[in-house]
Amino acid sequence: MIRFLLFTCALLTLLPHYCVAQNANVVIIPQPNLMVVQQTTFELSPATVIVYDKKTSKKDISHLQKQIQRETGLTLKATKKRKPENVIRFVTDYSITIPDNGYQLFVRNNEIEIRGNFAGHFYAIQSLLQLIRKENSKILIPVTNIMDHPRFPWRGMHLDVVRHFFGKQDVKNYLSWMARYKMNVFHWHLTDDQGWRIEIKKWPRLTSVGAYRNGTLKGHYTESPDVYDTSRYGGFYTQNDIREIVRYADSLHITIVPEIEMPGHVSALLAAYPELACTPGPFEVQRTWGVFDDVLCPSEKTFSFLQDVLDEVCKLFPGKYIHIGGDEAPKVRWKNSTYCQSLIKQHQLKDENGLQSWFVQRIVNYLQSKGKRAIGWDEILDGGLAKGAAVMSWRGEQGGLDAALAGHYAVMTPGSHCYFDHYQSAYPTEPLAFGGYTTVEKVYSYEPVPKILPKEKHEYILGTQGNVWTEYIPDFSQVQYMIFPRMLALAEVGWTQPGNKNWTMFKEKLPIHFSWMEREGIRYSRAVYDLKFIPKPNPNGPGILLHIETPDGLQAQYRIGKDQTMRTYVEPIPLQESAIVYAVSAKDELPVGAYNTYNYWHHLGSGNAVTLTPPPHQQYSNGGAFTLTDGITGNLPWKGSEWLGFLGEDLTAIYDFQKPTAIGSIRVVSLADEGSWIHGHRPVQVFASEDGLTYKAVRVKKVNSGFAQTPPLQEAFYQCQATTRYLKVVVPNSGIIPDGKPGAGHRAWLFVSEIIIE
Ligand code: TNX
Repeated sequence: MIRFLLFTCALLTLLPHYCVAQNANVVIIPQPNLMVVQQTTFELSPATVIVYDKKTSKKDISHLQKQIQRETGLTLKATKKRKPENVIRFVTDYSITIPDNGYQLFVRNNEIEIRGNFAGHFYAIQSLLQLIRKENSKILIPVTNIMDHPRFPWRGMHLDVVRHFFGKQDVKNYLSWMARYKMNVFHWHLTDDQGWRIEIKKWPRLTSVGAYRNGTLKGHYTESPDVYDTSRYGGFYTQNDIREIVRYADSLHITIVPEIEMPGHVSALLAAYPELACTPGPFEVQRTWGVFDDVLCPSEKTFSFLQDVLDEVCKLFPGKYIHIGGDEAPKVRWKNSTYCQSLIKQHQLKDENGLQSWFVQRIVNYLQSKGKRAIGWDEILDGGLAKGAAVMSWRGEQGGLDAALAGHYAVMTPGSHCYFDHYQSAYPTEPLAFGGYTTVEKVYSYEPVPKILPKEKHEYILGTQGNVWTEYIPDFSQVQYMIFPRMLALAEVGWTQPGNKNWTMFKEKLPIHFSWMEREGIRYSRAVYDLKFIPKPNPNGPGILLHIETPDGLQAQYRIGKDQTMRTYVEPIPLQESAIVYAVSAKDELPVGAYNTYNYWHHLGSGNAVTLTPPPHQQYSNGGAFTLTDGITGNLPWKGSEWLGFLGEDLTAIYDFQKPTAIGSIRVVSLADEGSWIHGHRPVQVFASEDGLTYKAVRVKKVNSGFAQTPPLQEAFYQCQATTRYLKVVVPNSGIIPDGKPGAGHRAWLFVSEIIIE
């Protein structure tokens, strides 16, 4: 803290010299904690020399040389000899004026000076590289003063190389992109049900058998019947590959945290060594996703196996942390095993959760004996957290909060903000993803320190991390698309002090980074330019008013139906008959994003002030009751918008048509996505009323609508005859999820997007 204060004071005394209008050159991501840019520039030329002192890492110098060469074509010489001008001078500074891993970057007209300690030089280089501009064939860097240091020590990215495998070069590229944005922990998810991807010399079947599966699920597994690609799929990293990647990461100041899953997510391990399970097997390397009941049996044989594996893992990875998984380990095998039950008694454990704690504690202790620290998913808190273990909080922030309160270190990776396998755009054209909806703005808004955590415990929050699970990310270009630009947003969350973060400024910086991605051939998402259709009731008549919202500085261009004329959006568009509206964000009438469509179905209920009792569950109440009458029948794949969700409750909608109105049919568009605990509804009931007080049942007849529905979307079509002012439609929830289905015993979700009344 004292260090930080001094740093700030040093800064203030320097400030008056540099108080010049800035912002024209707002470019660096993550945003430096203090940055002042001037109008003039330093010109980088073949005569520019890198000068460094004896404490500067040679690797950092050679990184700078390589990157400058790559980005400008210039080959700069490096020397330890002093030189007065046209230099990039590195000074190593461990004094109190620079916080750990911090740096100061002074770009002056005739020289560049970089002062830093530990990884600070490297981070200064990243800032410098981002500042380089080409103008009239000159390579220029604006005269700038930066004082900067990271907010959190753990600024991580995770990559699941199991569900889909990515080769050595892909992993290296991933690391290099992390480094550009000053991220410093690579969490390498190496083992899971669908493959074992790290060579272990003592247990060769882990890779000879465990690294390959006989096929892979195609699409979402709820799309029954499941479809498989039947080709053999797999791969693994040899220990030489790993050493090479570790060396490369080290040159980028990235620590690798390898993950070896236990006691669950071990199908691939068990396929290789079935004797480590509680039941005889055989087991297969899984071809589909999810959670599997077969877990490691906590036998002495298992522990000695795990110790062998960890011995080799610890040797390969020099970092302090080893990730031991711990998530989603079902307990049925342990419940039914007399051996496990006797262990529970012998060690006076409470139950199977207690047994998992005991299991984890043994591994944590073993790792400690080897000078390492264990980190695990927040399930390792269930049944009591092992002493000395750190927690990776993914099921929200509670796990991290509990850990920090108890004086354990925690890394915050809640699914709500940090899962880059979720959708980042709500456009129907978005490529298939796991589910969820996490925009770049939402990632950017993330605050890793829980509000209610007392100040003195803040130090236990190590930082944050983006997780890239690859069930639905079949190739590396898709990995790129999922992390860019969300990773940049998280980089700023992890690095920049909250007071220096600014979403509008972040968005302004993106185009320069997008051009870098284009130069590098990186695939990225432009969802940040997505426009939004916002349907609202039309007070002046039937149907709806379609509002279009574009990001700041852009306008929408749109056309309706077959009419090809593009118009600039100036006011809400009244829709009174079924039509498709096409729209795109534009700057100066030129499209900058992708097209989106509003597929409007006009019907008697359109825009009606319908009431819902009870209201939808707050988690899925987008747009409220109006969602049922906005003419949108629900987009696939569903991403939470356009759908109202009811947990265990029925949907009851009451319409007031203002005057007696003839009704001939009712369609209910709903979801059946049992993997997400969303079940179809029971038969719909319809009631009519003249006064809104007493209702009479209306006879309904279910018929085939004649429309083929793409699962998990479903439509129930009912014919009915009634002339009524008030109409009540009841869509009954299916109730408790039956045995054998995911979430058995819990209340089912009912999801409805539109009730079409004609
Ligand atoms: C949950 S996050 C998992 C992973 C899946 C992921 C998909 C965690 C500790 N476990 O096995 O890949 O959801 O988002």
